[in-house]
Amino acid sequence: MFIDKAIVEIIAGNGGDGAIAFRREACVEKGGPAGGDGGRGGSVIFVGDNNVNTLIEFKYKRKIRAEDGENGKNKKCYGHKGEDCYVKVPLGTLVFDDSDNYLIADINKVGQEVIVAKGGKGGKGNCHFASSRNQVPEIAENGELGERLTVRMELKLLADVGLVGFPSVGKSTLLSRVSAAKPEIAAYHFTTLNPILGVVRVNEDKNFVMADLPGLIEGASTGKGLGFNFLKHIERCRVLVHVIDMASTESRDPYNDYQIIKNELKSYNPSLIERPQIIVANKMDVPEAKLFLEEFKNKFKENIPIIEVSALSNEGLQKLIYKISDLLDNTAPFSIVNASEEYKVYLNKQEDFCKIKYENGYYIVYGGPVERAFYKANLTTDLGILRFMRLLRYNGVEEMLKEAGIKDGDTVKICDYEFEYFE
Ligand SMILES: Nc1nc2c(ncn2[C@@H]2O[C@H](COP(=O)(O)OP(=O)(O)OP(=O)(O)O)[C@@H](O)[C@H]2O)c(=O)[nH]1
Ligand SMILES: [Mg+2]
Repeated sequence: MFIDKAIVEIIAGNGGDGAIAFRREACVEKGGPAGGDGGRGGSVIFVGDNNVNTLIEFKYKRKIRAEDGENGKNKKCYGHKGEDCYVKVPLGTLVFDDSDNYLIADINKVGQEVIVAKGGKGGKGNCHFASSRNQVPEIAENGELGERLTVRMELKLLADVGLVGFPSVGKSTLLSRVSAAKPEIAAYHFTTLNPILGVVRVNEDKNFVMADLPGLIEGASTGKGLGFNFLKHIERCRVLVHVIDMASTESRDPYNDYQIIKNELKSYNPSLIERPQIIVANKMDVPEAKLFLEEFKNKFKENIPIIEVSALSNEGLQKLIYKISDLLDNTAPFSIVNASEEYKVYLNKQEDFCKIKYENGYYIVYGGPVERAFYKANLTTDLGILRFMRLLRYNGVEEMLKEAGIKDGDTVKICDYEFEYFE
């Protein structure tokens, strides 16, 4: 089953509580507070994985929880930290905070890790609270709660090329010929019910991913047929390959087919038809196809290459592969389409997001973009703080701080906001 939407509750582990303990040993002269710190809670981390290609796992797994940190122990022993929970998700997964539709992550690379919920910090044990005035501190910190949120995941397949066209024009046949994918092929409509990906080899060190998408019909953009459930999977394709049954097997006019599909794509998302496109005149093995193609060419005035093929007899397929590869070489990947400005600002990993300097005991994070984001953020609410922290994380500020030598307990300052760092 192909599932491209899921709602899951994510619960990071709570930090362990700090311990209150004292050292009392017969032959040891000085005792004193000896309660260790609680371990930090595990985080829930999503990882891009190209062996997973649907969100089906999350249809049944509605809660994902990382381990809590262990409480601190006596003799200044730390509690164990909770295990992080790594969750494999398919490439092309968008992760939203379901409460306010905020886009948390766009996972589009193999091995890309995004901390979706961070584990709580462990509480300090009473050994930290001894002072000259209070040598027997009966206080220790509780562990912090782990972040928890409900996320909505949406999968928008990441394919370089998408095959679009009416049902039964031969999209699946084509994919099965140029890749190792084995989509179902049959003469009835909507044989393909779910997008299918195949890797097409151009030469020894070059290949691209092609998606065979369910057939489109007039009104697809408003929900007819399999509707726009699948149109969204076209959104990230860099090149669209429009497959046309040039033999008019079902007595439709090929040029009319082209216009209808073009209009559907345009009504769904006008930017789609601005993408590089190729028209595949399929079924050229059928004798009548030559005439239909001539007619088609007479009417067709757009500057889009037409490649004649027969998916059945493999005719023209190699030429098609090279043509697609050429177009891909000249087309940059698309970021998320349809995302609102807010999402873009949030997600755009900015090159010069911030700089870091160490001054007077503070790690100071500064620079135009981070400061602008800071003034925009609402740090008076928990959600606002959470979101701002995620933004920092997304832009790699945590790694930068680590490179700058930060350790747990150090203070970070952004504009006039200070917070304690912990990993
Ligand atoms: N003669 C001829 N028949 C073809 C060719 N390509 C596909 N067909 C036939 O067309 C029919 C439909 O092919 P599919 O590949 O299942 O078509 P599709 O576009 O994937 O259809 P849906 O999944 O329903 O959208 C099958 O009977 C194929 O054998 C071709 O190049 N020549
Ligand atoms: Mg098919």
